[in-house]
Amino acid sequence: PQEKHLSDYRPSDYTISTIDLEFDLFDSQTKVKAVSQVKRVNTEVTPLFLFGESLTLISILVDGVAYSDYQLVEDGIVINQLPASFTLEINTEIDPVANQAFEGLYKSGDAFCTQCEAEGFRRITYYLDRPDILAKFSTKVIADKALYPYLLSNGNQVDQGDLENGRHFVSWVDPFPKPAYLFALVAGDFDCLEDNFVTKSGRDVKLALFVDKGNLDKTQHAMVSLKKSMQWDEQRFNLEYDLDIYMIVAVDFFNMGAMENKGLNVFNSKFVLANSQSATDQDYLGIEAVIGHEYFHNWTGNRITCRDWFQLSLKEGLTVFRDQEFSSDLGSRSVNRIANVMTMRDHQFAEDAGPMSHPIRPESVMEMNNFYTLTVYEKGSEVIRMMHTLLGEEKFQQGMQLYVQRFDGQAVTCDDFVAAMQDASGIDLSLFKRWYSQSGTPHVYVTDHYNSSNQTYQITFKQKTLPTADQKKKLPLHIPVDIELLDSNGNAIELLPGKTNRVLSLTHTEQTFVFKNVLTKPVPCLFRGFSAPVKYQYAYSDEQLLDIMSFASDEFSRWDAGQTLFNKYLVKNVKALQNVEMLSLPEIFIDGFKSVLVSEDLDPSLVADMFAFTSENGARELFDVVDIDAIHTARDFMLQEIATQLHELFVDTYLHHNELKAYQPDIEDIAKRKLKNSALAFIARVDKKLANEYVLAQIDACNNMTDYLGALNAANSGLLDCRASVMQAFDDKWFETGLVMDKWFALQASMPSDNVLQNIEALFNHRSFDFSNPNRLRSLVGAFAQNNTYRFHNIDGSGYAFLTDQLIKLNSQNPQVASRLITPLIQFKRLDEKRVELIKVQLNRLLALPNLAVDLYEKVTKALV
Ligand code: BAL
Ligand code: ZN
Repeated sequence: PQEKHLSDYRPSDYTISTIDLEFDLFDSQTKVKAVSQVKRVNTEVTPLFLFGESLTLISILVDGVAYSDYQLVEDGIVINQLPASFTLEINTEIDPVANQAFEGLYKSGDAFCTQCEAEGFRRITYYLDRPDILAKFSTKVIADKALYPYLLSNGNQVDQGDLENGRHFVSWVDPFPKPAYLFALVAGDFDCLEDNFVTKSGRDVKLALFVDKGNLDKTQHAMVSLKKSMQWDEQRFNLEYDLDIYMIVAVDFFNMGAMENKGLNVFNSKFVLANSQSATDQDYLGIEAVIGHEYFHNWTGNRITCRDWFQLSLKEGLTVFRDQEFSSDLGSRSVNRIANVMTMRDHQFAEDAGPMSHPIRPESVMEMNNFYTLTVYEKGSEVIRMMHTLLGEEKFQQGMQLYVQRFDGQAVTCDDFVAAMQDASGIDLSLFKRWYSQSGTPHVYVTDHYNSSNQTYQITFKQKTLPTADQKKKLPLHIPVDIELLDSNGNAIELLPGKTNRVLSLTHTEQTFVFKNVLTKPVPCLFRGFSAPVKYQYAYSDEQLLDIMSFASDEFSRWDAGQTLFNKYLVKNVKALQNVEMLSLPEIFIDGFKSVLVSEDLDPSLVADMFAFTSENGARELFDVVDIDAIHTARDFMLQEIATQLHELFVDTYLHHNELKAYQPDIEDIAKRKLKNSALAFIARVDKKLANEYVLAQIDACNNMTDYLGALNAANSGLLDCRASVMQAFDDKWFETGLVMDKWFALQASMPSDNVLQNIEALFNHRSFDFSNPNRLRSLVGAFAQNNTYRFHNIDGSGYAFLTDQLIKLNSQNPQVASRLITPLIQFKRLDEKRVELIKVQLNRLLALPNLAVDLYEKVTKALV
């Protein structure tokens, strides 16, 4: 397999202005007719290469006449001696049922559906399947009327009618030119929830949500979320919807979360279906975020798309930023920020330091599906957020308006986006642009000095980005440092007229900033709100961290100080273990967290987050050499110590928030449930008998899935006596609902027990498990490998062998999902020698496969370098 390079980008020799598609749908022999208007750009006659994969070619016609001057090649077709402008008709046949990769046209249960991003359209017909070819699509769908009463595609419906043999057709026209990756088709029998939204200019938009029969009672929240998204994008970004209809279809077999196809989103049912009985608070929030995300793509992705796939972050980083802002405006900003930062620290930092390290705009790619990453998405969003921090909301929005004005209807680059931001704001972003081309997580080392004689405080930042697998040489970046200084009474010092914070621009390897008229030595709150995706170090004393936890005006900083304090003792205790010394946790630590737990003015959700201490994954980032066993033991010791010393307060907290009322997924109630269930898990570490009682009573009384699962989680993580019986009862109640069973499978996979792997293997035969369903795989196999860190990395190598066995099975069936699941197996460089060797054995097993998919090949070969 070959790598493709950003530097090799060339505009296409041909353009396509329109494509008229006709699908005659059959399970294994679907016929596709594609009629395109094609123009050569240059005067010189060059062959036309069209991508194609897993297609059976039936015929080619040029200007209505059968054409034979072509060659089929491995990845497509080369058509020779074409005129400067012509009508191209291509007839192909495809097999949707055999398509288990879920790219192109496939069957999800009884419905036909498509997934074309990134390069799935070439599995439907031969085409210039690249994002800079924008064409107007029309689509006629023909299928059996009884089996497939709904025939959907992009744009507006223009025609429909009955045909012979019980078949019927529906025709759609999408007036907006689009790249092929935004094409969609769905055919099936659904329940449909309809609604409407009147845009600010008065356009009445029909909204339709299609779900499997019987699921209508789980569609309300998704519809409400869609309407909130449409309104929010008008209010905050001045962006309005542009078609007469917006459709969402929920399907059970889907590789990703959802897909923003123009006017016809296809969703993983996980991000649509919810009611109080089947979905947790986190599901409700996730649905709102993903519905928002796909809707926001209508402008940032669809109206303005990517010139080439290296620019993926142009639409994804920006749209993640937009969905994060949406969630923050509607809910709690600090709680959302904490969740996003946890993702960065627990997973993105590891990606940035691992064998697949790449900048948010990658420079070389073997398999594009491998670059739908935390780096492109989440770090990409952090890069947009830094621009927002540097420009401020007003100038940022001016930049957005200019971006839309300049590039609407075009396929553009990340440079184009930054140029619009720079031109609209007048702020120089030339150095800032390095964030697009440089990979790796910068380290920022901070020191300070207070001079009491002239009352000046100086603070020095040194930045360093270590070489990464993809890039040896690193340059200084433009890093915004949002800072606040607390005086000796815990008050924030005024740093600018009327403001207690300031954003410092760190642009050199080393830089010192001086603050005058500082009356006493201050405590610096650094990187407020995680103002840059960096790791930073400052030699905080415990007392300083406790000051920040109590007094910082930014709730994120308070949480972050708690994390830093926890990490400080985690590192100490890991070292103690390695030196065969006693483990310890000082009183000041416990007292600090005690005051969090008893505080009456903190949002309960924030309190719960304060007790969501650095995960074992996140903890790995604290060490140059990762000692899996010591991290696990030290962390567990600390959690046990916290649970023991604060036990009575956890009981009080639990009882205080354990109120029974009608279920509402609003932020106040969500916060209370979160804290209550967090307290329950701590109680389960200490008083098993009491926890057992609470769990059984909670399950008995609860009227919602959050509390049900909270109880189950405590039983599972605390290995309570009731564990087996409550797990069985849940299984008996929900075994027919795969989405709900995913929560149960994930609990099974995260069980802190030495026989967890045997259990998981047995669960492959469970009545609710289906190896071909990506959600089930992620819940069982993914949750084990990703979240049950200690047991996945069992020194006997069984976790590694197990994951590899599954990847081998998946390799030929669904390589995209396989390639996502392999992540914990390739991020091994800082592990101990024995584990590294065990992992290499497994990676070599994969490499020896005669048919190893390019998705896995790219990752395995990079990991083994
Ligand atoms: N474009 C793929 C799915 C998403 O990011 O919305
Ligand atoms: Zn997206």
